[in-house]
Formats: sequence, structure tokens, C-alpha cells
Amino acid sequence: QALAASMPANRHKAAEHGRGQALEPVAGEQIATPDELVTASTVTEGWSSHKVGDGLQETGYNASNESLDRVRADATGQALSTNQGVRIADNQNSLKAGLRGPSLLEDFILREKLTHFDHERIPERVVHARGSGAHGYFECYDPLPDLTQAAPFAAAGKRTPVFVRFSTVAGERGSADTVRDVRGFAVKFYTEDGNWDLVGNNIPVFFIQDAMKFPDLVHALKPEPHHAMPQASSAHDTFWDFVSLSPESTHMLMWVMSDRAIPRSYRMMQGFGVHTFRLVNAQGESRLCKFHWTPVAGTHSLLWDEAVKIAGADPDFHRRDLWEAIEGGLHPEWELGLQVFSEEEAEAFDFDVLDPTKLVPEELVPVRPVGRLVLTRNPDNFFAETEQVAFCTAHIIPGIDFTSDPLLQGRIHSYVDTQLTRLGGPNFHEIPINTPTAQVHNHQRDGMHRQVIARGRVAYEPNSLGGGCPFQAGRAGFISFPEPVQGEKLRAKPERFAEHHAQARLFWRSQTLVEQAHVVAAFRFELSRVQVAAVRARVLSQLAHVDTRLASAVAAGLGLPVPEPAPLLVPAPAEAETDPPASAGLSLMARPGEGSLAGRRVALLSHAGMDVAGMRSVQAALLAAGAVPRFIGRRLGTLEPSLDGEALQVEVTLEAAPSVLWDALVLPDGAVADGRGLPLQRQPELVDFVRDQYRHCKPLLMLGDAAELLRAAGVPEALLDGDPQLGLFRCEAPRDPALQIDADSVSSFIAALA
Ligand code: HDE
Repeated sequence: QALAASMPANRHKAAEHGRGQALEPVAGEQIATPDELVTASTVTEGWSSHKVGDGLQETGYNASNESLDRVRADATGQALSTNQGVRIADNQNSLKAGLRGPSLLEDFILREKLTHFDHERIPERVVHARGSGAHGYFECYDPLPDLTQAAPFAAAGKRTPVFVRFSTVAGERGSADTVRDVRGFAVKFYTEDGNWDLVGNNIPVFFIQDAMKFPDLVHALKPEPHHAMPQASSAHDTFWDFVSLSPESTHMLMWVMSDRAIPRSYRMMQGFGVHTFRLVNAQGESRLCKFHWTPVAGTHSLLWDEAVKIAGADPDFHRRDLWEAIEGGLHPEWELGLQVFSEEEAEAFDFDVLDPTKLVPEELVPVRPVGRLVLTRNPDNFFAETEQVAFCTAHIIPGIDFTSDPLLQGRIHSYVDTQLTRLGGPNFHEIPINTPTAQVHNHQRDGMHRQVIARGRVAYEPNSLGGGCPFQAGRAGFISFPEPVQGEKLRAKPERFAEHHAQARLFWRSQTLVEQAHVVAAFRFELSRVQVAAVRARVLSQLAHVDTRLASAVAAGLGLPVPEPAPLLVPAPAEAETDPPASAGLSLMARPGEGSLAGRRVALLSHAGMDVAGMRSVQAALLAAGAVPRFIGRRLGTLEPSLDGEALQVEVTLEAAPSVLWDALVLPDGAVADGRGLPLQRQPELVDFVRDQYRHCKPLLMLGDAAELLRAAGVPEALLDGDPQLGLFRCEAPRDPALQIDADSVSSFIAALA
């Protein structure tokens, strides 16, 4: 013990087994692991929620972070060492024979360093390679024991730690965030009954109905194999060839061509479990269920022109937004809602709930709010956490079960399988981010990168030599819902899977005119990139089943006539039977959110000669509302003020942060020319900035006369003095010595931005 205390400890080893024990384990004695500290009661007790009660602190106990503490390394105050713990004297020079001599093979320090470096990369995910993650918790509003025994829903106020990863699908690991694509929304719940992964997307339906087609879909979507283009884009022949020959994709295409596929932020998009899942209560009774995540910040998207430009200006736009929000304490939040229904109710729907190209309209089954997800902490290390996290649809816990959705059934296999290659073997569950907070004991042994040192001679069950341990948990363990199954072995689909257009039409009809215009523009853009004319025509023949106005608007943009609708496998059902006129929740506009400015970026244009005090009062109002106002100008550094003598530091330049990176713009009073006397309207970068703000419909606040600059930016004459309806505000108070800013204009501007 005395020796142990005097030795420099490797905190990983020491923390795992206790310092003395690590050096001198007692034979045959069970060693308490930190996991034993995490029991149901420590997770649940003392963390009631302000939603259900007493208004408590935001960041709670997070058991997943606690278990990661075992392996968190901090080099502060430490010497460099090799992986064997040998201190390194010189990290600048390799070992050579003489100053100019050849390097020596015996330089184990150089060789270890290069060898490790050579193997730093692991294969990227075959889909969803580009992603960003964060830690947080799920908090239940009300217990749901009548529906499910799943641990996260056991008690009001109970918090379950989670790790969440958002992603794009098609692009490689280094591709841009703002491409048109589906977004992944994967949540790992570390429950006391084991890990539950809800691996969803931001769109509630999918392209295909059967796992058998997934490799074909992905091969068609990914860069074409001969020249490896295009990156992170579906706008090419092979994708549209495949989907035009797969009418089941039509509904999903409507969503992907909508603004859902270019979200403003991960914090501002919905998430869906997509498949119909099963909830099972302690009595073994089961109901069917769809999962919905709804952002408290509301659903907001970019415009296509913004998305394209942001991809160049800041390819990490969504990653940065999530990171900065969490660092800034603006913890992103979603509400979890369930649509719960019985098998009998499902039978009565005119679509099959096992078909993942169909959603359950909220008019049929309302969404019941059951809890909230809050992201409170950024990862310490991107690779160790966000890259190595392994989400698997097979990871479910008592209370949750699968249905026979043929897409889900394939996924249950695929996710575990893919980790074997990506993470290098069957022990990926031992990578800290994947380790459950629940105890893990079984007779699985060995394999690449095994971490656990399983003690004793018994690695089989039944056994008597190990006292029968670990033993079967019986009713305390996972029991599959005994769904009755019968039928012939066959490769086929139910007939209701053959109808592909009714819900695509429902989606179209549920969009506002603006959203419809964006859908048309997206189809036009994508299809104009397609080279083979027959593919374009075939897509139009599918759209003709959805809506004639849609089909002809897209066709007009391509200079094509609308072709005959594609032949149908089963006759289209009579419209009145299938088509509710619209489903309110399908429009992005249906969920404006709580009206907060949290994390919204506002450019405060700064020029020599401006009224600094006025700008500062707007800055204060924006900060108070949770926005991120920054002074932006042509050059960094101090500006010479003319009106009030206050010096101002420009924080960011027009070049570094072009217009598309901002949600709104404030133009100062008093700036008509820059320090060189050049009028603002003759500075092209400034004019472009204002033009894009205006074109992208961003709120604009003028603290004085900005007519010349706006005119140069192409703003129509009638709007030069502002138009609140269009989000253009002009402070009424003229430039005056007291520098009073008209508070009404500022608050209208803030309201418009929210
Ligand atoms: Fe995935 N999917 N997928 N997928 N998926 C993967 O797993 C797969 C599907 C989704 O942040 C892969 O670990 C098959 C639907 C997300 O790490 C892979 C089928 C939905 C993520 C895989 C589907 C998803 C993935 C690639 C059809 C929405 C990222 C790397 C049968 C409900 C998770 C990996 C993360 C990742 C297979 C269809 C969502 C290859 C075979 C439907 C969010 O295993």
C-alpha cells in the first residue's frame, strides 16, 4: 500500500480497480466497479423537473459522463510519455548516428509515434459519415406504466442520460453541413436496464419499404462509382434513375425536396423514429407507437441560396451552431411525443403501419407529449465520443420492442454488423462512449481490443463452478413480445404497400404556398442536373400522380411536357377515401417554436463615423433576448467614432463572415462613408452583404437613413424607409444628440427575428 501511494498513478488503471487493488488484486475477490454506484435510485432521486415541479438547475446528474470520467485524460502539468509510460526527453529530433547521420531503427520513440499516427483513421460510416454529437438527458413528464415498462418513462422528473448524434446521410466525413439531405437524429439512452438506441431521422418516412433495397438506394445516392462525383448530393443521374424506378420513394422525395432537407440548425429540426415500434407494459400488454422529437426552438430552415453559399463560407455551420449553443449555455431542447395506437386501430387505417414510407397523420392519432430531451454538454473529444459512438437499432430495453416493418427488421442486423468493421471487432461495446451504465456480465470472451479482465475459470452457463453466475434474469430480463406469427415463407409485400401517392399528395397539400414553391424549385434544380432525359421524364410521370400543378411547374422548369402518369401496380383509390385535404403538422410553419432568439446571429454593421451609443443599445437589447450580436466591419480593430467619441472594436470582418452566416442585420446611424471617405453604397462587399440579407428575407433594422446603401443593394424604392410587414424597420427617432433609440422599432425587429 505504501508503495502504491508513492507511485505515479495512471488514472485509468487506478480508477478502474482502485489504486491498491490494481497493483495487488486479492485473488478471488470481486472488485467493485464504478458501475455499481449507478442504480435506479441515484438516477431518479432528487432530480425533479421544473416541468413537473420545483424549478431546478439545468444540468443534472449524468451517469454517462460519470462513467466516462474513468478514461478522461488531462495532461495539465504532466510530462510527455510513450504509450508504455516512459518519459520522453526530446520530442523534436529523431535518434541519428551523428548530427547529419541516418536515423536509427532502434528509435522506438519515433517508431511508436509514427506507427500510431499511420493508423489514426478508422473507416467512416458508410452512410451518415458526417455528424456532430452532444451529451444531455431525457426527462420524463409523467410516468407511463400503463403503456411501457421502459426505464426512461418510469417516473415523473426522472432523468436518463443520453448521447445524441446528428448527421447528414450522403456526404463523406469532411463534407459540408448545409447540403440538401436527410438528417440523422440518433439518441442513445443510458438506462439502468441497459442502453436503448432510438436511431431516427428528421423526416418521418423513408425511401424504401424493404431492407433488401438499402444497398441499391445508397449506391445510387453516393458519388457515381466511375468518377466519384457528386459529393454529398442527390442531384445526379443514378439517384434519380433509382427513385424514378421505385415509386415507393415518391412520398420521401417530397420531404427531401422540401425545406426540411436544409435545416437552419440541428436545434431547429424535428426527429422521428420512422418505424412503428411496440411499447410493452409490465403486464405484457402491447400497443404500437411512433416517436416524435419536436424542437422547442421551432422548425426553421435555410433558403437554398443560403445553403449553397454557407457550404462555402462555413462548411461546419451546423456543427458550430450546436457547439456554440451548448458552450454558451443555450441548451437545445426537444419534446418527445408518442403516437400510441392499438393493432386493431392500425388495421382500420387505409395504409399499413409496417410500411415505412407512410406516416400516421396526427389527425388520426394525436401526438402525446411525454418528456423532454436537453443537450447540456459538448464532447471532450470528437473522435473518442462522436466518431466512436455506435448506434444500433438492435439496442432495445424491456418495455420497447420491434414490429415486423421489413426495413426495421433489416436494420436490426445491419448496425451491429457495420460496427465490426468500423470499430474493429466485436468489443465495440467496451469503448467508453458505448459502455452501458448498467452492469454487463456474460460469458462472451476475447476478440480484438478486449478491455475487460474477466476473472475466474468459468466462461459458460450452466455452471456450478462459478456458483451459477452470472445467471438468467428470468422475468427481470428482456422478454420479446409474444407476437403471434404465421404464414408461408415468401418474398412479397402486403397489398396495402403498393399505394405510393396518397400521402405524397397529403404532404404537398399541407405545405404553404412558399413551401410549395421551394419544393418545385428543388425538383427543378435536381432534375436539371440529371443528364439522361428519360430519367427526368420518368420522375415527372410519378409526380403526375401526386399533383398536376406540381408536375407541370417542375416540367416547365425543365422545358418538358408533363408525361402520362406512370402505370400503377394497383388502381389508385378514390380520392375522397384516402385524402384528408391537409395535415396541419406537416408544414414547417406549423411549429414556429417558443419565439426565442437563442443563438440567432445578428450583424451590427460598423463604420467610422457611426453612432456607437445607438448601436450599443440595440446590442444590449439583443443580448438580453439571447441573440448573438457581433460588430462587423471591413477591417478588424478600433473604429474612429465621429458622433459620440466612443471607440468601437470591430469583432469580425465582412470577408470572414458573409451575409449568409447572419440571421439579421442592423445598420447604424451616421455612417455614410468609410474612413477613406468612400460612400458605403460604392463598396461592393457591403452592397452584396445588404443585398443577400434582403433577398434572404432577413429582418433589417436601420437606425438612421440608409436609403443610398439599400438602393445600391437593389431594394425597391418603396421600401427604402422600411416596411414592417417585410421585416424592414427604420428607427423613427432621427439622429439626435441624446441618442435615444426608438424602443418600439427595436422590439418589432426582435419580434420579427423571433
Ligand atoms: Fe441507417 N445505417 N440504415 N437508417 N442510420 C447507418 O450504421 C441502414 C435507416 C440512421 O449517428 C449505418 O453505424 C440500413 C432509416 C442514422 O452513428 C448502417 C437501413 C433510418 C444513422 C445503416 C437503414 C436510419 C444510420 C452506417 C435500411 C431512420 C447514423 C453507420 C434497412 C429511421 C447513426 C452505422 C449515427 C447509420 C444501415 C435505414 C437512420 C450501415 C440497412 C430508415 C441516424 O448500419
